[in-house]
Amino acid sequence: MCNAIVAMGVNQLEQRKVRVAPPAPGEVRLKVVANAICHTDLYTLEGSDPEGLFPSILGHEAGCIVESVGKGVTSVVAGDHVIPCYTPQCKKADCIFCQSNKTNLCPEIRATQGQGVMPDGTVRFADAETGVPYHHFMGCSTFCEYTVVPEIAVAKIDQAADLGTVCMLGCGVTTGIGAVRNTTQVEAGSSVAVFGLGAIGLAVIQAAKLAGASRIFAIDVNEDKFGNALSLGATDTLNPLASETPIQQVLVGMTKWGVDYTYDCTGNVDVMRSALEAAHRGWGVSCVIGVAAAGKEISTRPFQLVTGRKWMGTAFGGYKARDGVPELVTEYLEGGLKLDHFVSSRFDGLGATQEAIDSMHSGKVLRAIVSY
Ligand code: NAD
Ligand code: AHE
Ligand code: ZN
Repeated sequence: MCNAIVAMGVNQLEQRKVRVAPPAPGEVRLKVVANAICHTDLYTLEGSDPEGLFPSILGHEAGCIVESVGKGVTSVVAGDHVIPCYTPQCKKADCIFCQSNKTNLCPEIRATQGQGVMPDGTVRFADAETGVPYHHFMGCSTFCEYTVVPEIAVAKIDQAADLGTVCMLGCGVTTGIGAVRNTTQVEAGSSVAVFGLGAIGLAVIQAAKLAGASRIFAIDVNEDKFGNALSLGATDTLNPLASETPIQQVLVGMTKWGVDYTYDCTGNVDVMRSALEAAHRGWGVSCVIGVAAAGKEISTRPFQLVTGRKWMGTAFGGYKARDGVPELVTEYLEGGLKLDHFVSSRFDGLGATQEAIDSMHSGKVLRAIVSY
């Protein structure tokens, strides 16, 4: 029996005692050491996720230690340090997605994950008092002191890394970095525009700078975000609300033909359109990273695509989870990848999760990390 923060309904979190069943074959049970709050947890809690289910245990950016393993598990043992990943990597010879270098979207457990259950169709969480079952979330459910996930969804990492920091590689930071390195493959000398300067947007800027981008436009309606962007390598900052001219026209005006690579890191479909239309005539690439609320759709004039702009998107930054995340942890340990600036605040104990979530609404917090 352990503690969990359960989403009973929209914007309704409760701390409950839960029983976390032992891992079934092919699964691992994890002790969650630290968890960072991602905006997608808030989006689901607020009822904006078309796949959102209640009651469920949210949370998907965690650093964990393997507590026990189910039958047939071979890639990790109790005591290993791992990061659970919402995009798995089954590595099977007949998985055309894992075998392809074009994608990270292994579909092995995606259907059951979306239904809030484990691959065998059942759940591992039950309320200790009432016996009510709780749904899993994004295959992770890390707002709980223990969780159970499929073996194919855990990345085993170097034990030297602080789990209270590298937990952020379970989603947001990895996504921003991978959007630059894997999805769009920014070349040295490119121009880049980043719409939305939260943790994801800043990770894009950081990776673009490391890739040798020569000009990096940092765009946000909250000018308090500009300082971080500039210190990570942005060359220009822009507030779309500061001018009557649409931001895409401002950017095209500043660059003549548009920006080589643009990224939506807001989840706002109007911003996605601006980002696409700010992309360079003939070859500009615009990448959707933000997650839009249920019912929202994107649009633009098809002429924007006819004239050579490409619209793409990324999930988990295109990283194949079990191969890519340990490499990022190593890059962090060797000093090439800085992570500490993403940590805005730290909280002690699972019970502080609500407080950590509340802090995310202030607009000042990149990542709030709760140590259990
Ligand atoms: P965040 O809320 O911290 O940052 C968003 C930023 O966008 C804020 O600074 C906000 O001021 C700014 N913003 C809002 N409206 C704007 C506008 N009209 N123009 C310019 N800026 C605007 O969020 P985050 O944690 O950085 O996450 C960003 C998005 O990425 C979220 O939608 C999240 O759900 C999504 N996400 C996607 C993936 C993926 O794999 N695709 C992974 C993680 C997060
Ligand atoms: N469930 C939603 C979509 C949510 C979504 O797009 N999630 C992103 C990750 S956000 C991480 O913070 C993603 O990578 N999705 C790919 C996937 O397989 O879920 C919906 O619209 O139904
Ligand atoms: Zn996330």
